[in-house]
Amino acid sequence: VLLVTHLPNIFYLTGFSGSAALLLVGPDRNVLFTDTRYTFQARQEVSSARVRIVRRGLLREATGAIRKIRRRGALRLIYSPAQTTVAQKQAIEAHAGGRLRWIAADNLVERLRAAKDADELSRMRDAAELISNVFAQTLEFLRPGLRETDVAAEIDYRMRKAGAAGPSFETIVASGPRSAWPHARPSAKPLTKNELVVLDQGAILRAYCSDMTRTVFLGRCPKKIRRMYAAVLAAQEAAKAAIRPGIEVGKVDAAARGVLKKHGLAQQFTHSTGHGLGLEVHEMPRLGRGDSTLLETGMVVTVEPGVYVEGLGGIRIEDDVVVTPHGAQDLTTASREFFEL
Ligand SMILES: [Mn+2]
Repeated sequence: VLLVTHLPNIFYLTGFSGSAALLLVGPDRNVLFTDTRYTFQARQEVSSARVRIVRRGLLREATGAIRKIRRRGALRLIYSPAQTTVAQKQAIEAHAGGRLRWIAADNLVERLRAAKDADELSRMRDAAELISNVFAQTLEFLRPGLRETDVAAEIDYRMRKAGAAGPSFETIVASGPRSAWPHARPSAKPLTKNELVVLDQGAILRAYCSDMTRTVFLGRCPKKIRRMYAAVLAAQEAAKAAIRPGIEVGKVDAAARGVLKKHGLAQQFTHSTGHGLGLEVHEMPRLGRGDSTLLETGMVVTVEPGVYVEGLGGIRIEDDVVVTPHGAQDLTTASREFFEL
């Protein structure tokens, strides 16, 4: 029996979108445990598992079910060490009546999730389109004097008005020297003339995420920064060009890193080239340095090289792409031109 505790995995396997559930996937039946807040919702959403509405505690109820299965013979319980808490494991051990064989296996469901089917791709295309349109609006109102938090609030508002369930992560608006922090939180700092602004945003639409970064300059940009932007864009294009089914993800990362090295910017590129995207904003595969995972048709990944100079600022360009037999195809459509506003 497979014990599934991670909600995105439960959603993927059953369609259940509530915030509390456990799933047991057995040889001849699947059982979803959730509580009384979700009685009607589970009835509507779930067809691939029996739904057990629980009054006392999901774990206790699930353990009861495990005991019943155990009575029919030895039970091997497959679990994910990365997602099952010590407390959950102890509670199951205490109530299951002993001699449960625990089998540790991470990423079983995540590996199924990595390659998207046609329905998932259509949702992801829409989520990417939505955030691309929001960025086009941002270009129209972005100006010195607005605080980073003002801009982030506008972006979040506009994505929801466009139909998103919400942002897929905390929207990043980082200006001036703060743009050198790859994951800066929007602050009360006002945007000022003659500085870089990194905008990293994504929307959740019909459960699937988008994730897109653009970098703009407020005012007339110095040549040096324009050259850096061109280098990051060339690195992104090289990584996209390397993408095809069967290639090691580390080679895609190396393609981006190689371009930045040629421009003397290898040391300023301080993170991996990208990550898988889907029900979660970070999922398999990671486009990391030296990683030998192979890309497959249908995988959706971000391609997001960046350079970060302390005191000066950062530049990152990020798109979502799907792996096709003919290479990478962009899902995000916003212009990659370097805007001087
Ligand atoms: Mn990203």
